Amino acid sequence: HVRRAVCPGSFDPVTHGHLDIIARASKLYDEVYITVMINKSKKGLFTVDERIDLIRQCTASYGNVRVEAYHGLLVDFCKQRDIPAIVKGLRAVSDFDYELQMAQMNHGLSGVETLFIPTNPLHSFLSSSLVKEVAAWGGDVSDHVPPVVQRALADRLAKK
Ligand code: COD
Repeated sequence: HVRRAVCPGSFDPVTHGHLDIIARASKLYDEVYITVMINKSKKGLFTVDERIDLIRQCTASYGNVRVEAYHGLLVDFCKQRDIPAIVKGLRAVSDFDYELQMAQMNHGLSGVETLFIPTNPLHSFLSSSLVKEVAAWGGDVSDHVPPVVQRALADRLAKK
């Protein structure tokens, strides 16, 4: 029996915070799906294909991680792939309120469970939006994202 889990998100772009959770999930499960959820109302800095490409480059060393895009409800993705568990990182109590609502909604919709992994305290203040803001003003984000992401940010922001 193959144990599968999904780590969903926007990943615009992927950070060391996401990658820490992905690395830990990949040790707990046989197969981990990283799913870039497409949200038409939220225009990203990176296209969905660019985000997937960056995540693939950063997770290439894990043999059991797959990266995909999905447009729709996360629970439908889980049903289609026979995935019983969603793995999320929790940064602080501020994340908890919304994460609990989503976990309860998703469980009610389909019975899929959500498991929370506490963030490494090194990344507890880290978010894609803060990384974009710091990078946009020329700040140093090298502690927060891998070098490929840092280059992609510099490229994209230089063109703006
Ligand atoms: N440390 C640890 N974990 C982190 C960090 C960090 N610094 N930053 C982010 N994470 C983890 C969190 O678990 C977070 O949930 C996940 O990574 C993704 O983060 P983001 O910011 O890329 O993604 P979000 O918060 O925009 O993702 C929200 C979803 C896309 C998961 C959600 O909106 C969703 O499931 N949408 C699909 C539609 C759906 O099913 N909606 C109904 C939900 S009830």
